[in-house]
Amino acid sequence: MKVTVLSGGVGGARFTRGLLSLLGERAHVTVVANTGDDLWLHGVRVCPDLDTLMYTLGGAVHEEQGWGRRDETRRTSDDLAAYGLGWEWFTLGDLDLATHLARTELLRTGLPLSQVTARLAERWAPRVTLLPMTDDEVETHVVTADGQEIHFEEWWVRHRATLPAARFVQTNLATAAPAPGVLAALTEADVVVVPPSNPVVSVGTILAIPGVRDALRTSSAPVVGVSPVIGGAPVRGMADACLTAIGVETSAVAVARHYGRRPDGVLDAWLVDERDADAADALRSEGWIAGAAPTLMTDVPTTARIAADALALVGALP
Ligand code: FO1
Repeated sequence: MKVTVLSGGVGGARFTRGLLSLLGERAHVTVVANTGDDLWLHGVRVCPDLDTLMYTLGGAVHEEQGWGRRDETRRTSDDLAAYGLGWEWFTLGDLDLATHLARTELLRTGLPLSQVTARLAERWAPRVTLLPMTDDEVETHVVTADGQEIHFEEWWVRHRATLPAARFVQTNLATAAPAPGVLAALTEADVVVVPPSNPVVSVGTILAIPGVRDALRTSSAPVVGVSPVIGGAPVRGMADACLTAIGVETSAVAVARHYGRRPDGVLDAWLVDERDADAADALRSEGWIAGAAPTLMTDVPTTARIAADALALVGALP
């Protein structure tokens, strides 16, 4: 059985960890990861969502943060600050730097990001096929209400998403191509899962890559999503700031409608938290496959059950 997951960082990584725990050897999981958060910093290429996926699936993530390495130190970052270089509000830990140095070294040999990622992921997640959404440098920038354009990470980390965002733009999008294997991962899967990642800047960015949305809309695989919003609030992060910026209400039903139901949209089914059972009722009355169950990913076994509930919704539970 082949399962494909579209993933951002923390939420998608935790969901995928639970999915792997559920499926074991019964399925092969391919993760198509957002790379719109990527940036050049201190001359190295940082890929936050790929790194969170690798560290989480490899058991090395700083669990409370959801990003970066466990047992991390920041001696190099602190000393870089002494030169007045870089972003003192964006910490590149010493162990994390090894990943960025390895990635940058491999990129400089001419390898595309997808091959570099496959090489790095051998260390952390050998059971998963980890694909960047594209090999091209597509970055999410935020155009703020007062007209500045800043990198998403500056908006997200420095400003904690408090600067009103007029819109999100992805650089180089028009000329970007899905990375090798991405479209096949969508069209040849037995099931595609949209986990509770940020629907705007994570999943939305993946869907914006030319060809991806159409591959999903026309795939023979059922597509099931898990709501990132519980009881009118995002589970973590500041997805509400992103949803507000694009005029979408922060609710389980609004996010489903934002993704849309196939063939116009990209989903067939939507799993909401039991607290939003009314949202499932509303969607079912519109023809959706919708279910309500506990969806707070508190630990791996709980997340495995959430993944089981999502797959069961489209009859894809092995
Ligand atoms: N998030 C923070 O809130 N503060 C940081 O200093 C920070 C540094 C950082 C370094 C590398 C990396 O891969 C991720 C990092 N993040 C940090 C998390 C990052 O903002 C998120 O992983 C995603 O980009 C947003 O979902």
